[in-house]
Amino acid sequence: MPISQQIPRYTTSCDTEIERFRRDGFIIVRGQADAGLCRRMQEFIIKSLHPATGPLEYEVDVEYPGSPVSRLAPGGETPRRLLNAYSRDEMFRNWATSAPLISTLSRLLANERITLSQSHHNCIMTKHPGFSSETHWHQNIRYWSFDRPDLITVWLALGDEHPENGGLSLIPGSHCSNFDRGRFDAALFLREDLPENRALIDGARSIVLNAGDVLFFHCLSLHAAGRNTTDETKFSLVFAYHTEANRPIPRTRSAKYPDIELAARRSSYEPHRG
Ligand SMILES: O=C(O)CCC(=O)C(=O)O
Repeated sequence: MPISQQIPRYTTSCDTEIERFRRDGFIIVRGQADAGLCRRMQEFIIKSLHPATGPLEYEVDVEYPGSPVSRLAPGGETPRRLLNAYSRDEMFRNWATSAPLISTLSRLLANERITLSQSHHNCIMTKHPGFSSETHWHQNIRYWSFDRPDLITVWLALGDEHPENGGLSLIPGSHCSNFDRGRFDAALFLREDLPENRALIDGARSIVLNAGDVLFFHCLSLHAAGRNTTDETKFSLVFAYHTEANRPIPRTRSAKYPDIELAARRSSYEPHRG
């Protein structure tokens, strides 16, 4: 059953947060990471980009609008994502398993046991001036294979994010719609030529984040992002979570790496000791 239809098993003072998540498909928690941590993460990332430390995805790899045409073309070496963030440094592991973050996820996932996927997101998104590409409207589930489409992406802004530097926009409530396949193109982006999709996009909301803010969004929420038109690179740390009961389908990309098991509790968190 989609998260949006689940009734939390208990009520807390955070019910409005749960209600907003169920209604809109996303919530923002302001100031969850402190300025010092964001700065240390940025410093680490900048070192990892000079020289670029793999595994990484380049802008050219995604072939989105605005991507350089080849690795030899101007901007062809522009990184888009530093992959495997979880194994890059303890700082990222500590963040991904930190008590306040898991506590919020636990509330949003109806207090089920939670696992972190190492196979999806698990990355540092970099959006460089000059050669960043546009990401059209899509749902994150498009290339993920799980028992159920119930996953949450957790997006930590390491600097300010807004439409000018390629910040995300989301369509509130889109996670509740049952879209026909024909609403999407071959690559599973929303077809912007269809009037019904245009009407949906008109209801989009730009997400403005400050360093340390965290956006939690459902894997069925439609979202998009533009190019970075400023002269500063934007950095975001992104992980995906699901309940332990919602398993990746064996032999798919979603099962490529083992999940990291975490335990959900009513208001606290403890590592899962098996
Ligand atoms: O930053 C972007 O261009 C879009 C990223 C995105 O949609 C995602 O990682 O889910």
